[in-house]
Amino acid sequence: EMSAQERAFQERIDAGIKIEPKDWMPEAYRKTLIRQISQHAHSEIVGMLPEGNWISRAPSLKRKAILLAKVQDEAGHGLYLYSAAETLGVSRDQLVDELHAGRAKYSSIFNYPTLTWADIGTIGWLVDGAAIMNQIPLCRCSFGPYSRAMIRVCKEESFHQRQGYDLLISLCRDGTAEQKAMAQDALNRWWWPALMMFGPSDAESVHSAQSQAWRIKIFSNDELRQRFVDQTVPQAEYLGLTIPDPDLKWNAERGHYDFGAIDWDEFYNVLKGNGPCNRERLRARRQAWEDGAWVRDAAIAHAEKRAARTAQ
Ligand code: FAQ
Repeated sequence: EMSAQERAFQERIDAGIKIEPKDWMPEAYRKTLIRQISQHAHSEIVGMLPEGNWISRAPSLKRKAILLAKVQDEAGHGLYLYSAAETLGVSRDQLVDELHAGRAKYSSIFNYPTLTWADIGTIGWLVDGAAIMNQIPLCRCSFGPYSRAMIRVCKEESFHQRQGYDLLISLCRDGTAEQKAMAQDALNRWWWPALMMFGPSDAESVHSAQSQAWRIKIFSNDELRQRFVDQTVPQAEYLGLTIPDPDLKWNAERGHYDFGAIDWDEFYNVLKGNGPCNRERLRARRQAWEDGAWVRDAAIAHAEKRAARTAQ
């Protein structure tokens, strides 16, 4: 049974009016947003690690400059998103603590290793491609600060996707047979984890119904996953690469590609912390936090001195 306040809130959402931080909101709405926005922020920050692994080994100055810019953008997205979460009454320190304690989730995709240079192109193409598919609708979500943050984030993600595809064009269309084989190997390893980024199937998605009613989600996990497959298959064809799914087939009746079954055991296993790089990723984040402690301490000491000076 909805209270009058809750009904009025739902009516605003249904009318497409944005909810702002100081507006009344149901506690569950606040909690859901803190959960999703903080997971999204953690994903951006942890997501710097797999690609950061290749900055010092980029094959040319141009590729290095592009990769540096991309990874820096991800840091920016993370900070932007932590700020959006803070408008809901949590602190960034709290959220970061949750991550470092292993209690907060971040996208499963960042628990896979980047083994070759082709992985960098493949991440841009598939991971950023999937991220855009999921985030363009979020520009229209009901919570003002999140929706506005997504506009800039999506513009940058589309550059990220483009640079990844451009890298793969170099390897697959202009490159040697060995380079093309390296790209195929990367696609074989990243394809299924990329499909898992959209989350569990609609039947298993616990939060979808409520989040759709609140317009935090506009499309379902399976709808976005299908769109991603439909968009990506022709791009693979242009590269001359084969998607590692024997069941992938155009279905003229549905007007979509049919695709094979996702290994949900693998997905849930990664969520439980048992993916190939989960431990390494958390260790790297904790280490970075500890290594940065002196900077935070110095900034606080400086701010306190300045405050004391102006108070005199
Ligand atoms: N990994 O009921 P649902 C990027 C969890 S893109 C880990 O369907 P919901 C850009 C889910 O949290 C990646 N956990 O949940 C980039 C929930 O667990 P909880 C980040 C997952 O929230 C590119 C449970 O499963 N993007 O970073 C995953 O309605 C390159 C049940 O699932 C976003 O976060 C998963 N893949 O839908 C950066 C976008 N999927 O919380 C660097 C915003 C599900 O109850 C390099 N988020 N879970 O413990 C969303 O749109 C939604 O949160 C979904 C999940 C669609 C991810």
